[in-house]
Amino acid sequence: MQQKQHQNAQEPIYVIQQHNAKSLHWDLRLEIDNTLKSWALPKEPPTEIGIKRLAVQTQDHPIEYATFEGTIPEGSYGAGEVKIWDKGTFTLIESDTDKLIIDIHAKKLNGTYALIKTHFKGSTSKNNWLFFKKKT
Ligand SMILES: [Mn+2]
Repeated sequence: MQQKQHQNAQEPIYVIQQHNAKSLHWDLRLEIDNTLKSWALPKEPPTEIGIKRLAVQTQDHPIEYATFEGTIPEGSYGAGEVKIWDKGTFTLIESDTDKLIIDIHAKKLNGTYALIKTHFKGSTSKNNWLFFKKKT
C-alpha cells in the first residue's frame, strides 16, 4: 500500500521552525485546542534520550503559521529568517497544566517526548519548561 504524502486531518500538527532572529532559536509548535501552542528553544531540539532542553512558552500562533517559511522584515517583532526544521504529527499521551507527554511522528524527532513545566531556582519566569525525549 502506498504511503500517504499528506497528513491525516485527524492527527494534530507538530512543527519546529528554526528562527534566525536576534538570537538563533527553534520554535516548537503543537496543535492543541485549535491553535498552535508554542515554545522557544534556545538550543537545538533533542534528538536523543538524555538531553534536556529549556523550552520557553511563547504566545499561541494560528494553525496556518505551521507552514510558514520566509523572512520577517527588519523592524518587525522576530525579524529574521524562519525555516521549517522538522514537521509531522503527534499523538497526545498525557496532558496536564504543567505536563505534556506526546508521541512525535517526524523525521528528526521521533518517539515519546515530555514537556514539563519547571520553576528554576531564582527564576521569576513562569514560562519555563523542559523538553526531552523519554525512554519508552
Ligand atoms: Mn521565534
